[in-house]
This record gives sequence, structure tokens and C-alpha cells, in this order.
Amino acid sequence: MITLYDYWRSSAAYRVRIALNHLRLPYHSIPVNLLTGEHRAPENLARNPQGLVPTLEIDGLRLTQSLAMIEYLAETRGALLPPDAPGRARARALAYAIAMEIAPVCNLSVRSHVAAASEGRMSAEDWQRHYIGKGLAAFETMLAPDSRFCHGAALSLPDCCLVPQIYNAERIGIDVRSFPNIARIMANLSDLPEVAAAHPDQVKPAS
Ligand SMILES: N[C@@H](CCC(=O)N[C@@H](CS)C(=O)NCC(=O)O)C(=O)O
Repeated sequence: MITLYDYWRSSAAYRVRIALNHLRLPYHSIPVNLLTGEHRAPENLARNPQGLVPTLEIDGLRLTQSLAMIEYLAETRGALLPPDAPGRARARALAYAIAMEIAPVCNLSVRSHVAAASEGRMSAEDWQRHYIGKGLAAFETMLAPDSRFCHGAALSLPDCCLVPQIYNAERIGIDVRSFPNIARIMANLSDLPEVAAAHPDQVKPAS
């Protein structure tokens, strides 16, 4: 049994849900509520020493860091990364442009700290709008004008990162239509059942 310690609105967990669904791997989801601070509780720190979500238990292992999880799935279950080394380098560069450039400066602890430290002069939403807008503008230029997905015609690692990033962007009012390559790829991704099934609204725990 595969277990994902998950939060429905966590973009890092959302990446892993897409990858698991794409590989048709059934998994058991255990929610860790970020809004009530469950991620900082001893139970979560024991499984994820950085106090983050997600954590993936698979093959007797306990994995942290969503990209490491997806790479592990790619290595052990196939798909999710291109077959050629140049393709893998490009797919990783695209994924890292989101997961290592945009997401870390917009996560809950950073944006809450910015709002508190600036005593309200910078809102969490304005901070996110700045970094997500700037990051997506750069990402747009990294995409080919005719590709179905981020790298070619098969869903891969950067697509797992793009979908949650766009979910977050739209929540703070960024219009994805200003990025034509991203908009086209998102429309193609949204048609896939494995992507639709990973959407936060589909996995939100009943309150
Ligand atoms: N690089 C990590 C990022 C994980 C991460 O930032 N998770 C967020 C939710 S998307 C979190 O747990 N935030 C808690 C916090 O910021 O305090 C990964 O990809 O797994």
C-alpha cells in the first residue's frame, strides 16, 4: 500500500497526486492540515523532519520532497521523465523553474512572515502575485510554441509542477490567458482524467 501524507491545497502534494494517478497507482491519503499547524506537530516532524507536506510511504521507504518522490516513481515505475538524457535535462529544468524558483518563495511560512514582518505593508497575496507572475512569464518563454505538454506529447515531471502552480496563480487572480503556451498546455492537461482526479476540490476532506 502506498500512503501519501497530503493536504488538499498543498501544491507539492498535488504534484505527487498527479504522478500517482498518471501511473494508475492506488494510494491511501492521510490529511495533514496546514491551517491548524499539523505539519509542525511531532507526528509530522517524525515523518518529515522539515515539517512540510507531502510525505510518501512506498516500497518500505518514507520519502520527502515532492520532486524526489516523482523521480523515484519515474525510476521504479516508468514514465514521467523523457527517455533521452537531453530531454530529461530539459524536463527537469522546467520543473525546477517552478518548484525551486517560484514555489519556495510563495509557501505558507514565507508569505505569512512577509505579511507579518512588513506590518501589513506587503500583503501575502501581493507578494505571491509578484513572484508567481514573474516566474510564469519566464516559464512561458521556456516552452515550445507547438508542444502538447511541457515537454513533448507525454505528461512528465514539469506538467506535475505546472498544474498546481496555475491553480495557485488563478486563486490570486493571475489570468493564465496572458501566457499562450501555458494556457494551451493547461487546457490539454485539464482534459486528462488523472489530472482532474488530483484537483484539490476532488480530494478535499469532507468537513
Ligand atoms: N520542496 C518541498 C516543498 C514542500 C512545501 O513547501 N510544502 C508546503 C505545502 S505546498 C508546506 O508544507 N508548507 C508549510 C509551511 O510553509 O509552513 C516539496 O516539494 O516537497
